[in-house]
Amino acid sequence: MRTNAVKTLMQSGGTALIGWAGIGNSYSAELLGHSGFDGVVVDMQHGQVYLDQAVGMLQALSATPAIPMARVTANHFAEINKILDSGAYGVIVPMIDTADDARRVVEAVRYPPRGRRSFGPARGLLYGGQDYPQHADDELLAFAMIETPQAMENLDAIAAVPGLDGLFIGPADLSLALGVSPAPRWREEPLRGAIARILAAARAHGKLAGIFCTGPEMAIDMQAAGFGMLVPGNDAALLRGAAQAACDRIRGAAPTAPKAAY
Ligand code: 3PY
Ligand code: MG
Repeated sequence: MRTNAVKTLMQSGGTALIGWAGIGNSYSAELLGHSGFDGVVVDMQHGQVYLDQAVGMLQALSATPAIPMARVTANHFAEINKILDSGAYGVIVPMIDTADDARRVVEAVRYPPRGRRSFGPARGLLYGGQDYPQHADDELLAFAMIETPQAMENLDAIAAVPGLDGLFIGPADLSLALGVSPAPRWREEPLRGAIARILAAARAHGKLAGIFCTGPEMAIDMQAAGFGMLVPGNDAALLRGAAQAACDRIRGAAPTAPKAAY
C-alpha cells in the first residue's frame, strides 16, 4: 500500500505542513497539492464542499505529491466510511467531546477487529494499491478535534483512546469554548494555556498533535511550541491574502491587514 507520508513524517518527529481546501473545486485543491504541502485536507465541515465535490478534489490531489485527507462534517460513521472509501488517507473529526466520541472515530476508521469500518474501499484501492485492505488500519490517520468545553474537561480520557492517532486543535471554536473572541489570540491567555494543555496531553499519551493556524505567523509559533502538524490557513485566506497583496503593491498602498477566512 502507498505509504502515508504525513504519518511517517510526524511519527519520526518531523513537521507536516498541511493545506486546507475549503473552496469546493478540484483545480484549487490540485493547486494546493502542488504548493509544497505534505498533505491537503478537504474541509467538508466549513468548506463549500459536498461529498460529490470532495471525491473530485481527492482525485485531483491523487495526482500531486500531497497526501489527501478530509475533515468530515461531524462524527458520523457513514460519512467517515465513505470519505475513506473515496481515497482519503485520514480524517480529522470535529467537535469531539468525550472518550466515547473518540472511540467512535476509531471504530469508523479501522476495519474489524480493531474497529467497525465496513468493507468496500473503492477509490482507496486505486490510490493506495491492491494491498490496501491489509494495511489501511496502519496507514490511515484518525485525528480528534479538541475545540469544546467538554473536550477540555475530558482531555486526558480522549488522548488515552487506543487507535486514535492524534489531537487536532480548532483554535476558533476553542476560543469560543474559553469565552473569548473566535479570532484566536494564541499568544494570550486563556488560549495560550489551553493550547499548551492539549499538546501536553497528546504527548503524555504518545499521540500526534496538530493545529489549524490563521496564517504563517501563528504556524511558526506553533512549530516552535512542538506541534507536528501545521495548517497555515485555508485556501480562501491564502487566495485573498495574495490577491490583496498584489492590489496593494501595484497601487503603492500600505499592506492591508489580513482578513479572516474560516
Ligand atoms: C476552528 O478553529 O475551530 C476550526 O475548526 C478550524 O477550521
Ligand atoms: Mg472548529
